[in-house]
Amino acid sequence: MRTSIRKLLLRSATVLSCCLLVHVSGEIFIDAGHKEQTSSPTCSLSSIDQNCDNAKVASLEPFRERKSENDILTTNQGLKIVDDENSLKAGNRGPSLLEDFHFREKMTHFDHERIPERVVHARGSAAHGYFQVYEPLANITKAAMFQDPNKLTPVFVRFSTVAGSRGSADTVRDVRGFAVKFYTDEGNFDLVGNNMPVFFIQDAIKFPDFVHSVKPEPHNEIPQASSAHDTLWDFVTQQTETTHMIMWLMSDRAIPRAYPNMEGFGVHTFRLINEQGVSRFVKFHWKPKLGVHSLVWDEAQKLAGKNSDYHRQQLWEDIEDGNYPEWELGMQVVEEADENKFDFDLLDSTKIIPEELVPVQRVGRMVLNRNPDNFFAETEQVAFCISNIVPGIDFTNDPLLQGRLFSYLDTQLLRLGGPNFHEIPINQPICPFRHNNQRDGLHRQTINVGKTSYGINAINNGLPKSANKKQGFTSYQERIDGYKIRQRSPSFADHFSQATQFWKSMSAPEQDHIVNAFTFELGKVGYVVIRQRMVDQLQNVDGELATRVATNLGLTLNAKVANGNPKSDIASSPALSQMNTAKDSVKTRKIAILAADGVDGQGIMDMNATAAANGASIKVVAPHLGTIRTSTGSSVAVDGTMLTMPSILFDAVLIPAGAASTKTLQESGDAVHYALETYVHYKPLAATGEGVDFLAHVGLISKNRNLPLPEGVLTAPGTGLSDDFRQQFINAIGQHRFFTRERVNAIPA
Ligand code: HDE
Repeated sequence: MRTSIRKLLLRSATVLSCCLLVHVSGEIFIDAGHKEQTSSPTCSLSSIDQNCDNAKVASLEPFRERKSENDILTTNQGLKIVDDENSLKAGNRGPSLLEDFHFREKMTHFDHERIPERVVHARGSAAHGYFQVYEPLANITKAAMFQDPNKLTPVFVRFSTVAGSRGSADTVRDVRGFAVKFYTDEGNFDLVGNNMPVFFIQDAIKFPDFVHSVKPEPHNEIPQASSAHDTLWDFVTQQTETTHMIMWLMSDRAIPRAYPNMEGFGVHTFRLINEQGVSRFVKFHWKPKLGVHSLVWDEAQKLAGKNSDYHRQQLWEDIEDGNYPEWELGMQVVEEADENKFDFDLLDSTKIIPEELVPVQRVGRMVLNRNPDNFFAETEQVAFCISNIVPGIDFTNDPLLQGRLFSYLDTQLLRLGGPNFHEIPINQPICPFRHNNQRDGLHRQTINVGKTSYGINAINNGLPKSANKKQGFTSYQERIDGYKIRQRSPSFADHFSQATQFWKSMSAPEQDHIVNAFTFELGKVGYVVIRQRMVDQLQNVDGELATRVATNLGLTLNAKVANGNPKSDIASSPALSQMNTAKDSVKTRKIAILAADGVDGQGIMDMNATAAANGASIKVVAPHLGTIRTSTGSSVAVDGTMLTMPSILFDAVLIPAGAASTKTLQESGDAVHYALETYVHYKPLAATGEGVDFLAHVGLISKNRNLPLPEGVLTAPGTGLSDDFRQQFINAIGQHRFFTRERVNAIPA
């Protein structure tokens, strides 16, 4: 309900922003917005089943603050406060009194407002939604959430960066966390994944070392949220098992356009168990409906300064606008008998199962359709534990997974202050969950009743009883037989083949981006010896890659690299390249209309209609705020200036016709920069009428109109936008970027 109100508001805002001439009154919008802020939240308890499709959201209702016009300020003890502006003092200019309980309560609460941020993945944002299976999966798993296509299982999903602190920028080069908490009828299942399918290390015991190396350096806490520094690359070049993941980190996957444009991966191999007790191996995938798209590095860096909340804000706005992010859950299922048929070990988290070997079956969908009400209560306090599992799913002996089974619970005990964090509303399951003999502890909420808090008891008839094997969880009875050793399995020894496969699977522009990323990161490393070691390491991946990076770093290849002969028979995996992703939708894409007084208003209205019809949106960007006049004398509301809405916030730019408008833009350095920056970020650019002259003026197209246009640049004569032109522009925006467009090095962006 709340979202639909918001949607209506945004619709009226769009009309308002693009054409005041249709007489939508600004007052209506302001009034409605005010009402929306004070309206009560959705899903009251009484309406759980009727109006709210999300039992988890409904279960939060009793904990939500209820605001009313009759509220009076009170202390936490319910005492009504008369003066909250002045502390209690001895005389007008005298010292404050210790007696001032109100001051002390207010100040101590404030002093204790912070909890430790997550040691990794501190920066994140989250949303509520649901998961729905397409067909019953009883043949492979007995998990209840995978049986009924009519059932919506509530989820809470938190996306994050890894290295940065809570206040760091969203668009840094980093892995993204993709943690999903399913509130199932059988308890919470946490699929705590990343947007990359492999990890840096093979054994959990190396995790503290890895994290210490990537985090800011300990002596001066520099750099924030960046892997481009000495210690990370020192670590990487000492641990060749990092090589495959480093290729992903240097690729465009590390700078996603938006969270809904990311794939997600469970990374480890898990088990699925069906009712008959048959176990199979599985890798979990999340496939985004909107395709996998990335920023370019220059843009990502600028965004980190100009809008450090870029991803967080987009997620929030997409949901408020009703553009609900959606993924399909994919599974790669491997029969137990096939465990050893691959040339890598299924238990090695630095390896993928190429999709061409085992196809990803899409088994269901996840939709995020509600923003949290309170960041701290929900997004900060949500506690993901990889050990939260349900019948029908089980762990494997992946040594990274095994270590995580310890770490997540341990970390929550510190972060959330004790063993009762499962009682925090966002962490509570939606099925019965406190029937056990655990008691007390800091901040215990449950009031346990009765005399017995032990089992087995006779006094309370032995309650609570254990579940029978059909109802409850039993670990898969895997036979284990071996010596107690501290040793890496020989089957984990190949650190390079899949790094080579990743490189080979990239298109030429993606390879260029990887070379540039290595050049940037290693360029920030102060020790030449570490740079050289990394170049040596890359010789094990691909000779051309190593040569290109070495050349950029002013190094030469070391002839003595051990194993410096990558296997030549490694097949590429087309599924790894973003070039092959879905490009058929412009939903959520943002188009800037660069305009000034005298612009062709019809062009703006046409673009607005087309964008809205395709799930995209426009913003009118002009040299000043307020309104601009169209060539026919009406006025258009300006959404932002080139200062507040730079080109990096948009996916495409349109420069409509209008002689006066074009003249103003041509004389504006900001406007010239806007167009050039759009071009060098490989984004679609369209211009009509005199707007085309602007593109020629800034040198993006030839003044000779008979020459072919650069890829992704569209022009048309006259005013307004023809149907054909609109469609071409929408198709171009669907492509997202024209990476094959030749980079013009003379353009300074
Ligand atoms: Fe984590 N990881 N991790 N990790 N991880 C944490 O738990 C850890 C790993 C991932 O949004 C911590 O609650 C170890 C792989 C996500 O709240 C901590 C190892 C994958 C999140 C922890 C790994 C992840 C975390 C810090 C190596 C992808 C954020 C705060 C054995 C499959 C969850 C917390 C959120 C968070 C430990 C490796 C994903 C310290 C020991 C591999 C998405 O417990």
